[in-house]
Amino acid sequence: MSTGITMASMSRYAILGCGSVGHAVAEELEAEGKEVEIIDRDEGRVEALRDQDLDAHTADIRDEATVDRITDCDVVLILSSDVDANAAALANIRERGGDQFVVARASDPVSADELTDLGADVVINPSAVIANSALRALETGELEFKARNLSEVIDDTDERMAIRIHRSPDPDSIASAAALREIAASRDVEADIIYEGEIGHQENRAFVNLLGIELTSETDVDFADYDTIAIVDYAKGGEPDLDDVDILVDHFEAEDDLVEARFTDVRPNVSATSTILTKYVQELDLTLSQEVATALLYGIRAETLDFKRDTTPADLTAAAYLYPFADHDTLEQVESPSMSPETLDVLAEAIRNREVSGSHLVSNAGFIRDRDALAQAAQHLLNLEGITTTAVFAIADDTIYLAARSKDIRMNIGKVLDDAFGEMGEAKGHSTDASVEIPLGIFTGIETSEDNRETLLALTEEAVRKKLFDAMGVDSGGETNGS
Ligand SMILES: [Mn+2]
Repeated sequence: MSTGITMASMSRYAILGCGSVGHAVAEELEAEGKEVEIIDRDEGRVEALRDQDLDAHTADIRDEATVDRITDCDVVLILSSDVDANAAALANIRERGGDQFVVARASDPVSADELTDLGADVVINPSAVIANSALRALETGELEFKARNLSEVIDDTDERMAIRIHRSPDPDSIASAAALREIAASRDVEADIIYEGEIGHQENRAFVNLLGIELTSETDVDFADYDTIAIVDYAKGGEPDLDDVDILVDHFEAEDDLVEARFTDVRPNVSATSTILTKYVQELDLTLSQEVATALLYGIRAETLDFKRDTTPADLTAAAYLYPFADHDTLEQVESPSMSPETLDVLAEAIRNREVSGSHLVSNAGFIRDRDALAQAAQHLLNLEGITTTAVFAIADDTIYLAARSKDIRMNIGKVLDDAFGEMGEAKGHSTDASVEIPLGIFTGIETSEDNRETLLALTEEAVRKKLFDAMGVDSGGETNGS
C-alpha cells in the first residue's frame, strides 16, 4: 500500500463503469489534477469521454484482462450500475492479489455486504447516500427556518434583552449566553447576561475573567428594564420558574414543561448548548469575536469532557468550525492543571486592574503569596489584542514584585525596569522578559503593618504605574479598562 504522501501526489485512479456516477467522479478527479483511467464497455460512451479529453477505453469490467490494464492504479472505483459486474471486477482484482484501494458501488444492503466480503475497502450504497443527503437537506432547511424565527423574536425587542443563566453557571451556559448576546448585537439589540447566585468554581471564574465576558448579577438588575427574556442552558441548573420567557435554548428538556417560550430550541441529541448556538452563528453568517469563539469551544469541550463523553457529530462539527477562531493560549490557560487556584486569581485580578496606554499594559495584582503567578500573568496579558508590553506587580511580605514582558522589538524591557527602579531595587532580565524586587519600605517610606496594607497598595500602585509609563516613554493615565 502506498503511503499517504505518495497517494496525494502520485496516485492514479481507475474508474470501472462510467455511467452518470462514474462520469461525475471522473470530472471531479480530473479537476483536482488527478490522473484518471476509465474503462466502460459502451463504445459510444467511451467515445464521448475521449472527446472530453479523458483517458477512456472500451472493455468489459468483468474480464480478467481488465484488471491487467489497471495494475498501476492505486485507487480503483467500481461504479457501474450493474452490481454483479462490480462484484466480478472486485473479485478479479483481489484474486490477482492486488492491494489497491477499492471503492465499490452496491445496490442495496445485501449487495453491500457481499462487496465487503469480497474485499472492497469502501462500499457505497446509493439509497443510504440519498437518504443521508435528504436528512442533511432537511436539517439545513430546519436550521434556516429556526434562525429566521429566532431573529424575529430578537428584533421585537424595544428596550433590552435579558439572557438568564442558572445558579453557579458553567462554561457551557456562559458561552451560550455570550453567543446569544453577539447574535442580538448583530441585530442592534442590547443584552445583558444575568446570573443567579455566584460564579462558583475557580475554573469558571478564570474562564469568565480570561475571556473578559461581562456578566451581571441578578441582584443588580430590575427585570422591568427588559422586554425580551431569554434563558439558555438552564434546565440542568434549576427550575426556571419564569413566566414570560421569549427565547429558550437548551440541550436538556426541562423536567416538566414549565416554560413556554415564543422561540424554543431544545435538542437532547447534542451535548452542549454551545453547539446549538454555534449552529445559529454559522447559519446567520456572523463573524464571532475571538473571545466568544473561544468560550463556545471551551463550552463544548467542558460539556463533552474533551469529546470523551456523549459526543455527537454536531458537537464535533461545531468545534471544528470554532477552532480557527479560538484563542488556544487562553484555552490552555483555563484548563491548564499546572495553574494553581492562586495563579488564576492573580491573573483575574491583573486583568481587572489593567491600565493600558497605547500598546503598553500595566496592572496590579494586589497581595499575593505565589510570585510565579506574576510572570504567568504578564505572559498571558501579552496575548491581549494590541498589547506589546506588559508589567504586573504585586506585594508579598515586605516586597513589591514586578514581572514584565515585551514583544516590541524597539523596547528593552530589562532596561525600562532598570531605569524606573534601578535605584531602589534589583532589576533582572533582558529585552523581552524582566523582573524587579523592591523593598516596600524604601519605596513608600512607610513601615509595613497589618493595618496599613491597603494604604500601601494604593500608594504603590500609583507610583509604580507612573514610573513604568514614564520609563516606557508614554503618558500614564491612558485608557483604563472599564470593566
Ligand atoms: Mn450545558
